[in-house]
Amino acid sequence: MKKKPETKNGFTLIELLVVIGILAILAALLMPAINTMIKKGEQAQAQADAKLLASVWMKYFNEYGIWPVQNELDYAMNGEVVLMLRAYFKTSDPRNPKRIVFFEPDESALNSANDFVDPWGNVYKVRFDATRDGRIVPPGGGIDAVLAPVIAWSSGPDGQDATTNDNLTSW
Ligand SMILES: [Ca+2]
Repeated sequence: MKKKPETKNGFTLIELLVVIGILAILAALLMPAINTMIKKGEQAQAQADAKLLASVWMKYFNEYGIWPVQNELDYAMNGEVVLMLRAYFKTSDPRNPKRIVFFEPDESALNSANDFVDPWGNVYKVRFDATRDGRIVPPGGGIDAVLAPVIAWSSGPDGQDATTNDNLTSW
């Protein structure tokens, strides 16, 4: 009987190591691009959320003709505010007596306390034009007021409002 010629089956260890090495290099090359994509996605999400919040509060104002506070200080989108805007309350809330659902956030955007948080886990904030002069001083100050009845923003990846360069805003 003729001896079956030896066939090579599978990879040798060297070949396997070479393949693993190439894959590792490819992964290392792709990581920065993937990180950039993730970062851009997070920023786009925060910007969209800020714009959504401004429109949610405009709907609120158009309905009730009043802002929930009569000052132009930071107003955090914490859980009790979110529940009020979702008309999720047991006894009546004087801020939303008609029980209108103004806001329907994705549950994944809420933390365990129902705060509406940005991709970095910080609560979105809002300021209202309580003086009704059509202008709001944005976080971080600066010379230019924003010409809007309401503004909303994320403090960005650094979680600080004062560092405005990475903030994502409704304006
Ligand atoms: Ca910031």
